[in-house]
Amino acid sequence: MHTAPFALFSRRPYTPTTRAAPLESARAASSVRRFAPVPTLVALFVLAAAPGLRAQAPQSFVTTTLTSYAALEPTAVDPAAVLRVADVSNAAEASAGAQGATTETSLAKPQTAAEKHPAKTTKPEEAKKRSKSAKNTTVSDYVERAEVQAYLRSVSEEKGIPYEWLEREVALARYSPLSEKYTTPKPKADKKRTPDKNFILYERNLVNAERIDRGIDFMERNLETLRRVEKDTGVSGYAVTAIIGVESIYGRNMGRFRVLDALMTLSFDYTRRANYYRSELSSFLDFCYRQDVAPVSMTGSFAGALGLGQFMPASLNAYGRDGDGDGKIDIVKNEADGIASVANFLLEHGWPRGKRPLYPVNATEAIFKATNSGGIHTNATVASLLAAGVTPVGALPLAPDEKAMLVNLPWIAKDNTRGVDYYIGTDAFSAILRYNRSYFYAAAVTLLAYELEEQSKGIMREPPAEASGQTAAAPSGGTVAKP
Ligand SMILES: [Ca+2]
Repeated sequence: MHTAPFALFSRRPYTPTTRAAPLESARAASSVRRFAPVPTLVALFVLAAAPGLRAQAPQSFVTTTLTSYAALEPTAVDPAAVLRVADVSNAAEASAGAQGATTETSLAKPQTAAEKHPAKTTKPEEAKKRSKSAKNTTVSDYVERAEVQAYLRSVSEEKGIPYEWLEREVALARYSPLSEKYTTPKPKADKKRTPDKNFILYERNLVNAERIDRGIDFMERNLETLRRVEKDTGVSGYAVTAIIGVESIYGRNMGRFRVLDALMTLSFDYTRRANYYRSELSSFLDFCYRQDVAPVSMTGSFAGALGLGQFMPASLNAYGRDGDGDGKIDIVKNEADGIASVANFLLEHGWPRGKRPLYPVNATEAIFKATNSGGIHTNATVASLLAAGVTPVGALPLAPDEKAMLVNLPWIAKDNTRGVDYYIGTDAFSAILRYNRSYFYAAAVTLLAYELEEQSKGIMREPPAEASGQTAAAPSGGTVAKP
């Protein structure tokens, strides 16, 4: 029998997934529609269905609707996703796709000085004009612009790439109004309208029957690779699969923007974080040159995140790996490369071999504060947390000197009862936080990994070498401790 492994599950038991269940119903079950109040959704779908109406609706109405939606579903799924679908189906742009870009991962999110002190050089009217003309032209004038030429010369020098190659490839870039639009920050949510953070809502979106089912399919078809990579790196194959599931739904949702267009636009027509995007653009051009692929052929999110793990180009350059040994790193079409790259990212960020990310504990807000918790690094040890009053829930198979952090996940149940679940996070949890700094994100990845392990009945385990009547060895690098 499936016993609840820890508090989260006993409070909100998952309906066991029937593998044969139609995905449509799984999707419906996981849909935000069940949880968002009707008026907000009606407003949202009206806006989505009628862009003409939206153009005329008071901006405050649009903003309020999006803000309410965002507050209800504070997830990696962008609240404007529904509107994007409508935008794209109505836009004359052939190149941009809307269904991607639901997870602009934290790889794209370091707070830069440029973000705090935005340089303002593009006027909205200019952008609008450009946007209009972009509908009718297929090639932009980027390479005719002096600042672009200067930039390409510096990239050529810095990366050792022939200028002619850069100029020829970049000449194919087009301005992407949607990249600019979706990257522009939305107005700050009204405090009064923003409910408290709720892990239950967040997690429901990311850990659901569809992602579990598709994840098991993904593991089945990549089992050999996952086992090999787990053996090599010590990073849990369930966790790698879970990240790919959260980031791109196992490759279904990698974004359909031309990365070249997105990064050129964000580097030269959107100056809020130009330095950051120009740096990503040079990594991207470097990657394409070294890997011998045409930059214009690469698709990704509106912010330029690529492939199964939605890596930004700098991360792709730093952590990308060739998982199938064909000499190329293709994290878009090649699942082995995607797996090896995500595992390598976690390894390079300190995933300790065979460790699980989270162990349930009892704690309080006072303890959380007293231990200076809340960061993304393991700032304590198991012993120091226990000394501060943290008590394990069930077994805590960690050495006292093991590096650790206290993790809090606030939740609000349907009956409005509130609480906070606490966990001891290991360096494995911290490694996931390097992907995205949110505890909710990393905990949802951990829970999805746990469900993948449970519901696949430990598919990562090697089959017993001999029919000795013994069951297979213990899980080799699972995710959430079972008390
Ligand atoms: Ca490869």
